[in-house]
Amino acid sequence: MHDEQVRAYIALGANLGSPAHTIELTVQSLSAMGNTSLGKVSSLYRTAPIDSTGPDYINAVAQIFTRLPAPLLLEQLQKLEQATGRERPYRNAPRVLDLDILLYGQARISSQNLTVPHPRMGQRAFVLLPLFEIAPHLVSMQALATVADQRIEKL
Ligand code: A4P
Ligand code: MG
Repeated sequence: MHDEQVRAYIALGANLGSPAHTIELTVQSLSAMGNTSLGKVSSLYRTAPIDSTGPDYINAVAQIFTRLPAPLLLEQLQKLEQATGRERPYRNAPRVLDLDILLYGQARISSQNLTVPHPRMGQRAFVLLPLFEIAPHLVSMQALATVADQRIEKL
């Protein structure tokens, strides 16, 4: 466990079941996670699926302060994904919840199961707009301009 808290940003996305409800419950679960406290949480956004099909997604970004090393944080997030996925309507149904580590302090990580900063975050309005809402210094106007054609609506 780290002595110092690391500031990290988590992307939350859901497009099946009751996505807004899932995201709100997940934010509560993040605040209950061990060795971690919840910081700022963005609004919820309704977004068009990117590289994906099905109904619109609900997305949000949460800031956390955590003593968990990044691999343990990923493990905890995957447990939350699995717990939510239990309401799967049928076998191999698409996952109800996706949790990604966008940033973990200043760390650059590239291991087999973890890449941070998240490699696709710069191309996605559903990440950049909620991140901009809670941490404007982390998002450039240039990046926002490149995703301006992606449909996204703040709820
Ligand atoms: N992994 C590597 N780096 C990370 C990281 N920084 N955070 C590994 C979390 N996980 C990371 O993820 C597959 C593996 O990525 C994990 O086992 C972990 O070891 P996954 O969530 O099981 O699978 P996935 O969803 O197919 O991949 P991923 O990378 O989450 O997909 P994307 O690229 O993030 O896309 N459109 C809208 N509007 N809103 C969305 O939220 N989400 C996706 C998912 C596509 N389109 C979307 C949205
Ligand atoms: Mg994921």
